This record gives sequence, C-alpha cells and structure tokens, in this order.
Amino acid sequence: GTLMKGKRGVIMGVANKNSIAWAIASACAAQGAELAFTYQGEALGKRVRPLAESVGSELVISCDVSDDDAINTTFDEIEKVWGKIDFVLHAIAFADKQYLRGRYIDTPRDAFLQAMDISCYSFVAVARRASAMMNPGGSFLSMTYLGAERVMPHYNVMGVAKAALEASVRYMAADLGRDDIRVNGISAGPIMTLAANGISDFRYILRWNQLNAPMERNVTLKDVGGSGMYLLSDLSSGVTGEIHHVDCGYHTVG
Ligand code: 0WD
Repeated sequence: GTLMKGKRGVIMGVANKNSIAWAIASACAAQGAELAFTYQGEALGKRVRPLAESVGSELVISCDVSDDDAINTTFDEIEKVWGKIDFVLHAIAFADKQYLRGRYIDTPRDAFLQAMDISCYSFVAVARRASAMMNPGGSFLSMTYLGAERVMPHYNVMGVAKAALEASVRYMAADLGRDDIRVNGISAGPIMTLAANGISDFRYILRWNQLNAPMERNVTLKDVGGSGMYLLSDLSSGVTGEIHHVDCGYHTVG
C-alpha cells in the first residue's frame, strides 16, 4: 500500500519482534512510511537494528526516555538528517516488577515516581521536542491499557500511570490541535510481550479475555498494528484526544 508514502516517523519502544511498537512500525512501513527507531540500551539495540534494517531504516538511535538530554539529542540527530517528521509512536512503559503484584497501596514513592516518569511524563517530553519539528497533519500515538479505567489484578501502579497517560493524551491534543497535530492512545488488549511478562498471572488474564471478549479471542499484534497505522496516518485526520480500544471488544463487557 501507499497510504503513508512520503511520511517520516519515529518509532520508540521496540524491544524485539513481539513488541507492539514493531507491529505498528511494520504496518506503517508496509504503507510506504520511512522510519527511525529508538531503543533503550545496547542489549536491545542488537535486537532492534536488524528489524530496522529489514524495513530499510538507517536511523537507529539509543534513547533512554527518563533522560531529557537523551530525548533532545535523539531528536536533534533525526532533525539533522530529516529536517521534519510526520509522526511519533511512543510504546514505552516501565514499573518495577516487584510492585506489579500485591497491594497497590504498598507502592513506595520512588517506584511510583519512576512508573509515572517513564510511562507518562516521557510522552509529554517527547511530544514537546518532536512537535517543534513536526509537519502539519502530524500524529502522536501512545499505548495504554484498560487498567487505567478499572482495577485489573496486579496492574497496580501501572494502572495509575496509564490513567495519567490517558489524561495527558487529552491535554496534549488540546495543546497541539491548532498546529494540526493530533495526539491519541490505543488501549490494547493483553498481548504476550517482554513487558507483559513482568505482570504476574498474565497468562490467566489472556485466558480470561479470550473467554469473555465479544470476539471470543485475544487481540493480535496484527490487529494493533493496523489500528496504530490508522491513527498515525491521514486516515484518522479528524481524530484527536481519543483513547481507542483495540481489545476484541473486552472493554464493553469486562
Ligand atoms: O499486553 C500488552 N503487552 C499491552 C501493552 C497491553 C496494553 C498496553 N501495552 C503497552 C505497554 O504498557 C507499553 O506502553 O504497550 C507499550 C509497549 O509494550 P510491549 O510491546 O508490550 O512491551 P515491550 O516489547 O517489552 O516494549 C516495551 C519497551 C521496553 O522493553 P522492556 O520489556 O525491556 O522494558 O519499552 C522500553 C523498553 O524497550 N522502555 C524504555 N525505552 C526507553 N527508555 C524505557 C526507557 N527508560 N523503559 C522501557
């Protein structure tokens, strides 16, 4: 396809081929988008580089989003090569695994702040820097989960961080709308990725969703890839400040 021909975007948060970021990146590349990738740490860099090369990407940059200097340096580097960009995917979250179990109220201050910093504030910091080099018609997208809206077992501090992320999406959409830049989130159903592995009883959550979702199955990487491509492309040109559920309908019943 050619739906994203002529568009340039930055993909943040690929850890491996099962990452949601990679699914969305592949869908965008298949529609002709030109991509840059950022990753956290050299261990992941080794996994990301071949994936990036497979879609013809030459911009593959290390960026720890808890570091403002790293964010600025990364986008400076991209600006030097491309000048302008058209979209950014933020598919990054982190909370200390130790607190993705047990009682939410036992979350210590430092673990709370770290989850908020990496899972919510980083999207704001990225959008501030990246919007300064974004063409009109641009699009920002982040990833969230139903645990932002309701209590889900073990999601705990991440649910609170995702609630803040979803509110951020709405405020960011208000800030950037006049520049014809859109900001949205996808609330994905559970998918077995590296990050999901950190949540205890994740297999049980997958099974529960499969049994109870209207579509009687779990969402696939391909499902999320397609919806992500839509929100990053001009197909969704009138959509902003939206949290779009891609969960086989589970949010309507669960
Ligand atoms: O069921 C799921 N997998 C769902 C995931 C359902 C709904 C939402 N999501 C969200 C996640 O919360 C996250 O925001 O989707 C996003 C992508 O997650 P993923 O694809 O499930 O997970 P993964 O493939 O592990 O990629 C997330 C990556 C990290 O991987 P690990 O597992 O090593 O933490 O986020 C990156 C890292 O590569 N990351 C960072 N990148 C830059 N700077 C940082 C950081 N400080 N921290 C984590």
